[in-house]
Amino acid sequence: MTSTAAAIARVLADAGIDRVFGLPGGEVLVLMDELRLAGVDFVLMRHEANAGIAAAVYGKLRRQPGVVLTTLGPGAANLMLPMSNACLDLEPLLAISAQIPDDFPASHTHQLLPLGEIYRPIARYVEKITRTNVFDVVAQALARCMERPFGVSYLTLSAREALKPAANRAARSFMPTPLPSAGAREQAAKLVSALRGAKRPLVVIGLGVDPANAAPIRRWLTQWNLPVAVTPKVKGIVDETSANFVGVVGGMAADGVMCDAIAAADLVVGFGLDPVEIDKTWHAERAIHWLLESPNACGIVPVGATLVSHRALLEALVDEQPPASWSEPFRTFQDKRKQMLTDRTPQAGTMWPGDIVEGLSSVMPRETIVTTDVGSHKYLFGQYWPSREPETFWMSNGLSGMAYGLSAAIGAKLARPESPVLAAVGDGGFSMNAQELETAERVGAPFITIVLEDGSYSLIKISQAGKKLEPYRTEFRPIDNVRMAEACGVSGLRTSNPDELASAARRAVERRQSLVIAVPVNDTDYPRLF
Ligand SMILES: Cc1ncc(C[n+]2csc(CCOP(=O)(O)OP(=O)(O)O)c2C)c(N)n1
Repeated sequence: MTSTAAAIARVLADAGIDRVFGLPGGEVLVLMDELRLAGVDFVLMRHEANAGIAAAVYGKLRRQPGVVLTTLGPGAANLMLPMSNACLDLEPLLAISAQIPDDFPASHTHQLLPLGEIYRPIARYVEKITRTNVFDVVAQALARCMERPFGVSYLTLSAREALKPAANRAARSFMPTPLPSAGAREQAAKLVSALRGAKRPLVVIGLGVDPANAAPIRRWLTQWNLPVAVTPKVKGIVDETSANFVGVVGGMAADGVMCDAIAAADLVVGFGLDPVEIDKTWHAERAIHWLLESPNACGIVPVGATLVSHRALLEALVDEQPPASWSEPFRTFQDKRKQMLTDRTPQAGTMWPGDIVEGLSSVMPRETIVTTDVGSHKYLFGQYWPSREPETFWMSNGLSGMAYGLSAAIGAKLARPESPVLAAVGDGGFSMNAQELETAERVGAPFITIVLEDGSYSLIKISQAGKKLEPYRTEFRPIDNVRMAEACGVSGLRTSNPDELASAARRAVERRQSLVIAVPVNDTDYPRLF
């Protein structure tokens, strides 16, 4: 007899899922054990929200859904952050939690929550697993996560149902809907004609591109010498050290310069551009030549966009001659963007934020995966970290939820054990989930954490000042983050010297060790970069 729990484990293992992230309760122990028997590792984390974020990053890097498993009630409630994140940051996540059995007496309300109703608005597929539907439902939940744009499925399972014999395996298999390939030649011709008349075109690449298309995208942009900008979550889709790279759009540092560059463009080509990453409204106010292969976040297809496979479109474009030549039409914007990073005033005891990025990027290998948390440091790294390879930069930008960086680093390191991983976090965000450093050590996922210490929720403090409000309750006392790291079994050091920062990072990469480097920064420096 195959139990319902064993059937779930079998479907996941057959789909190539080798790790499930989570934090257990008594109601999921049987399923956890079946996962173990099926060869699916359970990555035990210290908060369900962190587990969900790590799972989603792990899954996206492995081109499959990440899976997170929690108990019912409080464990299930803690899934709101990662599910919201996966929904708006387009990461494939299957969340499974326990639930109260349907045949419990109606008076039993302990830990009872309307879980399906709670998560239905953000999950595209919500089901209760039963002994009769288990094979279909789990396979379908996995497939729906991978439908573009990627998203969230949510399943519940009661401890009683888990033990019941599963009904026979259904023969049906579920595949994500294929991308539309018709119309590529017409779209290519339209683009060529629009570009022919453009003096200052700008291709803006966004979250709707598949990183597997990085090579043909690079070939096309290089052959035609087209100026290109990206949104933060696709950093690395083009080499950001190349001459035609204009910068990062979507509310990062130097956003004024980038908004001016957008305004100065006479043709904006939105290649997979998804406004879910943009905190301003220019995407709706100016004409954009959309090139999308799937709907944007929340299923939105902008007016005027016709969906067409990017691969087919790029194949059609390669056959075309460059319709014009453009000689660095954004040079002044590119120079200004660069200059802002180096325009420092030294302050004793702290490091200029630009020196952190420059020092680290000079020593970290090009395949390094960088994750950030949310705050001023995200704006800094989002704009200025020179990403060179696809899928090497991870941040929460659709949701923009704090507590992402450290958990994402764990998921990334487990998915890509050979790549060095660097998490850049603020001291506020670090205090939300620093305990996951112990997880990272325990599960063999060493990475470097840079904690930018400014004693404040600086992005919010800066916003307060911008609104001419008093600095009220946006500062906190220091926590000794070096000792915090050491308490979790990870070495730590504090430095305000860029050379020491770079050599410590280099050593940690060489030794494949975890390291926390606390870097004092001055929160009054950030506004000069914004
Ligand atoms: C979960 C969550 N809570 C609150 C916010 C609002 N918020 C955005 S940035 C920020 C400050 C982050 O402070 P810190 O981690 O120290 O980074 P810094 O801005 O100082 O670089 C806050 C509170 C958020 N984005 N996510």
